[in-house]
Amino acid sequence: MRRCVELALLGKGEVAPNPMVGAVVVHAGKIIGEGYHRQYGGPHAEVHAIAAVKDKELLKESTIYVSLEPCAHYGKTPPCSDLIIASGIPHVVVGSVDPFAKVAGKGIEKMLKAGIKVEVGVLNEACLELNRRFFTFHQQKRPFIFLKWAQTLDGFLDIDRSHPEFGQPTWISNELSRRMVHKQRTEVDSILIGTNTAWKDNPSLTVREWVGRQPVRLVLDRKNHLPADLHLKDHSVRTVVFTQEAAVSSEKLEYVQIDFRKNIVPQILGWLYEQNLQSVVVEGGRQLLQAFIDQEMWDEAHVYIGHTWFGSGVPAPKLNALPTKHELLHDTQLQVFIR
Ligand code: AOF
Ligand code: ZN
Repeated sequence: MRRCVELALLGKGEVAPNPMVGAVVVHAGKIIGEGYHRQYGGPHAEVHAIAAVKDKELLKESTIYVSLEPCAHYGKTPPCSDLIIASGIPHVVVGSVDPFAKVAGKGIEKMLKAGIKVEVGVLNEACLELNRRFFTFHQQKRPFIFLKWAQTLDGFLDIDRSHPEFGQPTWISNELSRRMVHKQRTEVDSILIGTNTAWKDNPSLTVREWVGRQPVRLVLDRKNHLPADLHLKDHSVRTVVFTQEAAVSSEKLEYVQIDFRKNIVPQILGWLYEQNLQSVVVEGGRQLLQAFIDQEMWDEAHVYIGHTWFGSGVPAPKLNALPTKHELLHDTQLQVFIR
């Protein structure tokens, strides 16, 4: 099963919104075939693992280990549980049960009915950890939420930029941490900022310093007054603007109506769930980050602490938690909080 987890991770960045899955076929204590889910829409791990077995006769005396319950549904591919049954494999070991409603125990049931010996929950923790976003999404019916910000050594997000002299954003973290942020962007489905951040920083929110997928950009604009020449509105990447009143969407720039008089957090999360966007990074500003924190709607926070000292300004959000991990990126410290 440990090997299944290792194999599954080879699909990182390629399979979302599907989970990463690895599978291994063992005969008389030896691995005779292994595989993993390589690409979204492509064959599942079990298909590759079984195909890799040269002598198919051996399958009748083999055990297949899979990090996630073999599926029971016709999706982009036929059910893996049927494939296992047809292959004659008599013994299946499953890491974690699939939370996806179309599978959720049905794969295991099918195999049991066919007379296969099925064991469930081997290295369960590691298998859940492997696909935390996928599990959060299906179990809690909302995306996995990352919070991300950079703060100074003395705990400020920004200087006070209401003064015209201080109009430009001040860089807190360094180049290495910027690359980390871009790498992380390739691994998430969407990225959210508030109106003030869009106005003041005019960020692109695209991936430039790494290679990979571009997340959907999300911005709040209650009154729909953000200028058309913002980087965010350059039509290069799918972008969604949440507004109070309905507005006409174009191909890459969509308007989604929410009610700003009510709590916006569940409305945004509900829309993301409907869109099958399984993860979101909330990148600021302070008010928006604090709203997610206050409502205990976050799963992981990435806080970059620079070496600069502002003395005054916009205070960083307050997390009621201790960091789980530290990493030093030259002169910037990354603190990771996991709820
Ligand atoms: C497996 N083995 O390797 C994976 C599974 O659209 P499809 O056909 O690719 O189905 C996607 C769903 O199948 C996904 O939501 C999850 O429930 C399951 N993924 N199942 O047996 C695999 N990747
Ligand atoms: Zn499958």
